[in-house]
Amino acid sequence: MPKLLIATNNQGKVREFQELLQGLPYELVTPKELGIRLDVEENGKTYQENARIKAAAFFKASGLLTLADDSGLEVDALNGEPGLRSSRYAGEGASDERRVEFLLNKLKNVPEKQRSARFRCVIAMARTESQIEYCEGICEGLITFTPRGAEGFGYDPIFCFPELKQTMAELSAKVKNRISHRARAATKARLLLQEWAAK
Ligand code: ITT
Repeated sequence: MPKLLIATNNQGKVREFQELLQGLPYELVTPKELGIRLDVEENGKTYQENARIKAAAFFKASGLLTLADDSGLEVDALNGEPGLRSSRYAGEGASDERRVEFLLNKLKNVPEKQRSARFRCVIAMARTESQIEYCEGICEGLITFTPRGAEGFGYDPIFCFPELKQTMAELSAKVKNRISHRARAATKARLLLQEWAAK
């Protein structure tokens, strides 16, 4: 079976991709398993550019078909922030808890009706350093006033689905992986991966 490198240093993403890409004719491998340590500078102006930078760098380091994910949370009341800066929002190396607290503080005077937000995920898959395909997924919700739930990672405890009245962190991995931005992008990526495997 051909190998597919899941090129991320975020263990939350690794866990989700292992489930989202199950059953495909690829052996999923991680940078850790290959002994590859890369901290790529994400200096792109879009999710797509950053996803490309990561996929190309890990392809170069491994020579393997490589999947990278660039994602973020866009809060309307903050004009789309933290967006591309989601992982660095409360400073380099801050914990998920600290980032959540930082964001909630910025929204402390914003009423429920104006707390709309979306998660966005762009997957880049590199077959060579320049042959790269993209898949995008979006998921709409509302930012809560306090964190709830212990599943998932990142901003999941404050991202609520109004229809479910639950945050992303209150959902099981199984349910998150049916409705998340990453799940939607991965559904499209699966089709491409299947197509390539059949050739
Ligand atoms: P890699 O670049 O190594 O993949 P990263 O965590 O730095 O890891 P990003 O640059 O794409 O990844 O940053 C995305 C950030 O957006 C991530 O750190 C979370 O804070 C947030 N995020 C993305 N997807 C999320 C999800 O499903 N649930 C909660 N937060 C998420």
